[in-house]
Amino acid sequence: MAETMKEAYASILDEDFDRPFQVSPIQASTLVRPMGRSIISLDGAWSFAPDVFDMCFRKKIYREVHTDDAGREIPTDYDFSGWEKISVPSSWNTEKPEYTYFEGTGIYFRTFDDPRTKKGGRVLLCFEGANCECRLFLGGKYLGRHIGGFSPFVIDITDELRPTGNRLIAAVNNERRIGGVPDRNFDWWNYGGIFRSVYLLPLPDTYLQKMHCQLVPDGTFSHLHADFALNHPDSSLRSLHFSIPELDVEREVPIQEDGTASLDIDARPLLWSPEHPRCYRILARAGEDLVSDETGFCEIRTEGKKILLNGKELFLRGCCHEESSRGGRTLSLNEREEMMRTAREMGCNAMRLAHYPHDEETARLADRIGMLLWEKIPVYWALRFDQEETLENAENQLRELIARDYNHPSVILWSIGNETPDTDARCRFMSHLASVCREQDPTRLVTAACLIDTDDKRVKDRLSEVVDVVGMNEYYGWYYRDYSILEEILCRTLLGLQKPLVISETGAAARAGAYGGEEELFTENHQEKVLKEQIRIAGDRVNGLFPWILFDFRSGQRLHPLQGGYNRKGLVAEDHRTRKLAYAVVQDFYLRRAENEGGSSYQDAENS
Ligand code: GCB
Repeated sequence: MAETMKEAYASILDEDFDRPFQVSPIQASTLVRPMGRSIISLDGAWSFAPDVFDMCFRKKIYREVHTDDAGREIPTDYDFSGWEKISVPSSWNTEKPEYTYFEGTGIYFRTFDDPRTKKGGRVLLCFEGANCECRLFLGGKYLGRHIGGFSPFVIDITDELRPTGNRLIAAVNNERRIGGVPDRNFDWWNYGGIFRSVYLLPLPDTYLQKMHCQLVPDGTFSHLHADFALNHPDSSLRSLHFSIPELDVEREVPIQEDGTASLDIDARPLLWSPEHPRCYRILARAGEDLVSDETGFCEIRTEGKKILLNGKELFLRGCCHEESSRGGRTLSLNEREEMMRTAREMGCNAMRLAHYPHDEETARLADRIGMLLWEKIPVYWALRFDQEETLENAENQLRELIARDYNHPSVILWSIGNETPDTDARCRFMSHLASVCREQDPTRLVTAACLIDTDDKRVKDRLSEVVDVVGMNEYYGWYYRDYSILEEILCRTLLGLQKPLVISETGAAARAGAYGGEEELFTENHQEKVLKEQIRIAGDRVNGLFPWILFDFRSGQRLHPLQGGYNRKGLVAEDHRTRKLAYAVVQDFYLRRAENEGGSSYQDAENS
């Protein structure tokens, strides 16, 4: 029997077929951001097929063998070029009614040419987000895999490139798995596929992998620190050139033997804040590589029970998921802007970006309009906190997020977890993540949504000792029908806590247009009452109050007819337009808080 036929037969009996593909995942340490360089977009129409029987891995169809050993044409079960087309980026669930509930592997295929116009240099293949595991093949060869549905990754494909017609396959799997991050149980829609942009990044042989610059949080507002890292350092390159033209900063920075460089600068930039979102362009040149980025300088720190932004006390207001009313987890810039506008009109100065990294475009927008961000990784509910692999996965997602968003002044908080059970294994897990945050970025605060002990009536969670700002999700008035307990919980928690406390979630579900008595579940009137009570009891005692949530969002957990597959705790319906009664309640509270603090309106920020 010919070799190819033998292999085909063997594959149908081989239940260990996946093992060779379970290589160590792509690491955050390899991440490179475009930083103003030219990219070649691979967005657009890709061939696509759901692969529920794992043909890509079992039958190795990525090798594209079309002839036998004697050169005769053999039948195959695929035809990449002839497959249906799907848009990249998109969430496959919204592309075809049949894919609404699809959880499994989708195979994507396209071709591209080597973008280099002269000899030398490197080419990286970059993904901004593919949920959740993405395995890549180029020209019949397995390149590697990435795990983590919401953060970017790159792979150097230089050595595999042909001048034209490179055949790229991405097998993306969104199955919910025990041991994953998140695990299999979560309250949002499990959108699958390549839902953010894909592009090629051509680079010189030696290139800047990192350029991070921030204000040193020492209370003086007059020191900046910058860190750089070069990849494939060239020993003849002794220094790099760094500048911030608007601050008249120009420096030649010596490069260390390991390719890193760092710089301390005395400068007095105008500080970035929601009222004055002032950004600066930073530039670096290392040999042939020229990079630039937008950043801003602000100081976020805590002092006792206060959160201080640029030395001024801060009260946090706002929260959302990343979901379009049409396109699943793929949002247009217009939709992102509309989301921010709705939030700002409600008086938000912050967005808790639930419950995973949102696209970097959100951070860029937030920098521009002056919206503070609470950024998260999907460490949510019960993970396998005792598994090394789960920790490595969470840590890698955290490192990818920090590396991506470090220069965004809007980011003030890294959140390492949401409502995770207080076990020894989880405490070790979270302590490790907190130390990674602090080591990677000593300029931001660390937070998490901690648990309330309902018997002891207070936040009694060892995680609260680890974080800088304690988040508390509570649904008194909704899941717990009695508000009076909240009063006691706040008193007891605040008494023992020597750091800031934020209500990171609270609210009630309401179907837009459903009216009734104040105690009638799922009505706008009930949601309005719950939020009024929450604000009355807690509003002026904590450092922030985030109603859950800005917009209704899809969730496979919400099976009540009045929910209809949506978590209905939005202050605005899933069309992102219809405002419920509670919107005005929160708006009233937020604008009052902003006024008391001498904060300004959206327009001020936009005009500045
Ligand atoms: C929570 C979770 C959030 C849920 C919310 C709810 O505590 O953090 O993801 O969607 O409750 O609506 O129950």
